[in-house]
Order: sequence, then structure tokens, then C-alpha cells
Amino acid sequence: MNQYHDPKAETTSRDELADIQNRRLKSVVRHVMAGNAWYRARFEAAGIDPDGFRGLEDLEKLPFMSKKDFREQYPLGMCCVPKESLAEMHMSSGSTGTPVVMPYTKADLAQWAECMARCYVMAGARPGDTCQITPGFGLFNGGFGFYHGARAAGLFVVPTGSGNTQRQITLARDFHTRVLGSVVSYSLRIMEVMEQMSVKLPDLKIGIFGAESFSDEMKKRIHDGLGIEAFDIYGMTETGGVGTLGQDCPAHCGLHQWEDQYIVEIVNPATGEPVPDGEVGEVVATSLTREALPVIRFRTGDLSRVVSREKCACGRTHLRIDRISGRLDDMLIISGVNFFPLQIEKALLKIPGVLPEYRLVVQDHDGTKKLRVEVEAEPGVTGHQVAKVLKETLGFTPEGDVYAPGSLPRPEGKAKRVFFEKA
Ligand code: DLL
Repeated sequence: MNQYHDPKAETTSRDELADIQNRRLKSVVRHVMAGNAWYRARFEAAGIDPDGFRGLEDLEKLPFMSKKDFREQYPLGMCCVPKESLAEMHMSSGSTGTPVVMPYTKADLAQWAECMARCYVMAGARPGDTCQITPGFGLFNGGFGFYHGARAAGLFVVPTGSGNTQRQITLARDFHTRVLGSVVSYSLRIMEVMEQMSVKLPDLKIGIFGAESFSDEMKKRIHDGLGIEAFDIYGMTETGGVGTLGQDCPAHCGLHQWEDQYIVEIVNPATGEPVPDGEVGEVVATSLTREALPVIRFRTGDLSRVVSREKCACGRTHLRIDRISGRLDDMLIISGVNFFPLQIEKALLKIPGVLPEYRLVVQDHDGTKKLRVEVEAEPGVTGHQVAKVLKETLGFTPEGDVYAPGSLPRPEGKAKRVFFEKA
């Protein structure tokens, strides 16, 4: 039976959704222009008049924003409410070192909890279920996002946070964890340690994983290894954290976007023009209901495509986009071939005996780049075999290096898969 956290919001007609988006877009444009000088100056320069702004039909007149804006306006330069109204903040630190800060009012925390609770219930979580939250509780939005949502969905929270995998497993067994929230790569660690401890978790049924791209092959390995149904949850610091940009439902055919809360566009990364449905482009998100720092046409850097705008088998009417296939800045170019790390993951996991831990090492030989793929595998799999399979995917032959199970470093938090070396 289909279950919803908010049946009315999740199954509302598309006409009604468009109406809601239209109203909320006008109101959020007014809110940011009234509440923040940076937004006002930017929008005025783009010719936006808050009173004349017509909503969805004027969406494309709004300028894009990006991570760079967050960094330049660190710490609270884009905040649209007085500091006294703030209740919490989260932060992510990227490659440049200057962090991206997201402040929340109390209402923003409730909005986040609502999005997350919809995700939990969509995955099959029910009040009273034990929900174990393994992402870190701190500046990273993962732990607290799972927490606020679990409270709103009426779950019994075991807030372990990250690390101490043996204890995680013991607690999951003793408290009958049914729902597990985790960064994708940490679920692999849990699988591995369960095997070492010879512990089975028969009550564990639902895994909600995200924060990293993972191939269908990886999803299947996690599904089979933990004996659970695996869901893919999407979101980011800038949109207000995990779950704000939806998740897949039990039909597993795309990530439902919460369209009463966000406008999600897919654009051509080079031109900024919207691409036709079905074509891959960059995800652009506008938050319609947030107070402290609503993003407007935020370029996420993530790649996806519209899967369907039709009502889903689960009864939800909200737009479905494909699982994220990578970030624009993750693209590698070697021997004239452009590819994403996920393509390698997919190919690797099709080789029998290959395990899900891998690293891609890009070596720079005086300006010429070479790729070494390091992967763990059962005895019998050879580097030559790995290289041969990858040649079929990539069109050039990388070096394949096979390691014994357990020998590559295990990440704490998000996995780093690509490494750059000077040869
Ligand atoms: O990673 C939020 C999150 C926490 C999502 C826990 C799911 C689970 P950030 O640290 O700001 O927030 O990183 C956001 O991570 O732009 C994507 O590139 C990537 N990402 C997040 N979820 C997914 C996913 C959290 N399901 C950035 N699939 C995003 C692929 C994801 N990539």
C-alpha cells in the first residue's frame, strides 16, 4: 500500500503544483530582495522588479547563483533574515577551503524535517521503527538532517553518528534497527565489518543512502550485501541539506523532487539554457519556502536528466529526475576521452570477484595524463583482466592494479575516489 507523510502535498495535481510554484516563486523573490542587499543589487542589475515579477514565466530572467557566491559572501552575506531569527547552521567545505554556510530559521528546520520525513515514509519507514543515523552530527548536514526528519516521521532514533563500526552493528542488532541512514560508502564498511563479526541484521529492511554518486551496480551490491531495499537520497548544503531534493520511491524509477518546495531545472552547463526532458544537463534548484537563505537558480554542478513528469506508480505527482551521474567538476579527460568516475565503477563491478572499493589515480607525466585503476578483488582477478574490461568502456587502456580485500584505505565520511599524482 502506498503511504505518504503528507498525502495532499505529495499527490497534488500538476496544475496545482504549478500554481503553488508560481505563487511561492513570486513571494521568495520579494523576500530575498527585501531582506538582503546582495540579492537586491543582483536582481536589480538583472532588471527584476519585485512587484512586476510574474512568477514561473519570468523564471529564466533570474540570474544563476553558484558555490562561488556562497564563498564570496561567507559567512552570512546572503542571509535574508536578522541574525536573531537564526536557529542552526550547517556547512560544507570544498576544495578551495572557504566553506559554504547554510543558516536556518526554526521554520527552515521544520521545512527540512518535512522533506526528510517524506523521504523516510516514501522508503517504507513507519512510526516506531528504529532508525540508525550513521552520518556525522556536526557541521555536515547529514546527521542532523536524518535526525530532524526521523523525529518528524515519528521514528525511534539511534543517533550513532559516524565511526566505530563494530559498535554500530552491535547497536543495530540490539535495538532492532529497521531503517539505516548512511553516506553510500559507509554502507560498504558496515557490510564488511558485519561479515568479519559474523553478525546478521534480520530486522534491517530499509537503507537510505546518498551524499555520493553510486552506480546501479553498487546499489545492487549494497542491496544484496545488507539484504535491504536501498534508496537514493539527494540534497546538498545549499538547498538546505539531505533529502531536500528528494529520493527514489519503491518503484525506483528516478528521484522524486519536492516540487511544492523547490523548482528543479535541468540546463545545458555551457549555455545555461534549459535542455529538453530526457537530455542530461546540470541540476539547477530554487528553494521556494526557505527563509534564512533561499537559493534562487542555484547551479548545483550535478548531472541528471528529467525521467518523467507523469504521475508515478507510487501515486506521487512530483517530477522524477535520474539518479545523479556525477559532478561537472568530476569529469576526467585522459587520452582525449572524457568520462566520469561512475562509468569506471559500473564497469568494474561487472567483473566477477571485483569488490566495491576502488581508487582512480591520475598521473601527470609532463603534461600527459595516465590513469591507474586500483581495485580490491578476490584472489584470481588480475590487473590485466581489469585493464582489458576498462578498455572496452573507455576506449583506452588504463593500468589495472588489483589489491587484496581490505587493503585500500576506508573513507570516514564521503569517499574520495580520484587522486592526482605527479609522475
Ligand atoms: O552530501 C547531503 C547528503 C547527506 C545527501 C547525506 C545524502 C546523504 P553536501 O555535503 O553539501 O551535502 O554535498 C552535496 O553531494 O551536490 C552532490 O554532488 C553530492 N550528492 C548528495 N547526494 C547525492 C546523491 C550532502 N544521492 C553534494 N547522489 C551534491 C549523488 C549526491 N550525489
